Amino acid sequence: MIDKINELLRQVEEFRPRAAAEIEEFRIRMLGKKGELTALMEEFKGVAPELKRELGQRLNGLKSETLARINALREELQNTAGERAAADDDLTRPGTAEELGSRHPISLVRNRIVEVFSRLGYTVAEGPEIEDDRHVFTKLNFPPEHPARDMQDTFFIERRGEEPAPDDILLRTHTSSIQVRTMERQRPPIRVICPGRVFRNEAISYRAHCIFHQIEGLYIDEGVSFADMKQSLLYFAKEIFGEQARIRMRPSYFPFTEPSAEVDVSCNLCGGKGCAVCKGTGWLEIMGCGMVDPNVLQASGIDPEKYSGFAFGMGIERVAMLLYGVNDLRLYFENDVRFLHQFRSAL
Ligand code: 2U9
Repeated sequence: MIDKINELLRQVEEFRPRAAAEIEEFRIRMLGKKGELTALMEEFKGVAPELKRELGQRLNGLKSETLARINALREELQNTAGERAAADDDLTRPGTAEELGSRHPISLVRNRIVEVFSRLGYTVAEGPEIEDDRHVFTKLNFPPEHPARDMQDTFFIERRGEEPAPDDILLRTHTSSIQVRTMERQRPPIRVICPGRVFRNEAISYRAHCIFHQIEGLYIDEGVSFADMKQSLLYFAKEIFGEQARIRMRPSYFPFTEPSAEVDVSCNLCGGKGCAVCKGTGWLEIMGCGMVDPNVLQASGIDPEKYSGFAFGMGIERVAMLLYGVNDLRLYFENDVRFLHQFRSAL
């Protein structure tokens, strides 16, 4: 069915009519009672439930693309030379409609996540993409020999010497540097959500890219506990994936949090029973989190005896993949309008 949708999308794009009658013929062939799209809608009724979301979105995309193309072609034909001369004199004639663009799926997901955390009192903070080692590694408790500080993983712009140094200049590998800068200039209570682009020295494939988008959160105050973190992340999961969503935590390790955990959300395709998407486990990994390590608080002048906090981080592409069923990361960076227009009615 996907092949058929793609084939029809191609036909829509390549359709070049010479007369208005051809446009009407094309409209009937695509959207008429016995048209191609009507037949696909019929076929869609029998599609397996786990494929419905993705195929439904693609079908809707195809329909709006077809209608937009037909309208644009009609307009174009009306504006042919002879008619235009007459029309130019008619000041009451409606103007030519501009075709509207659509928001990028990464922006849609980022905005949704920001909105959820704003309801919990978080404000948005941003920071530079070109950073120093101090804010990306040193103040986040990364030891000098940590593999992330290697040329293999990080894009360096200026290095002071062979050994890692706090003044080295690099492209940030995570958005945690934004929270470090927030801690430097603001006293607790701190509640920030930090979206942004990050850079890692990775070969590009369907599941890895050297640029991607992260969103991280930080909450510091007196008496902030692991239970507070769990409750906030459960609220987030329910707001994004639906009221039925559950979360589980698995122990993990990050230099900047202790204890640390990976967070899974119950698979919304199979309801936790196990399917191809969750590889039979019923769970999907969505983010990492943990209690801010006392060394990290101390490094930015916050007293760990008085204050505690939690932090979390996730890849926006990963959340978008789970929400929209797009499983090739490269699509998010190519800006092909045939891909982007499928999100016209997403949010
Ligand atoms: C400060 C203190 C703690 C941010 C955190 C994670 C866990 C995490 C990854 C998820 C997938 C990044 O996109 S990903 O590769 N992130 O697991 N991030 S806690 O912790 C901080 C940040 C700043 C000052």
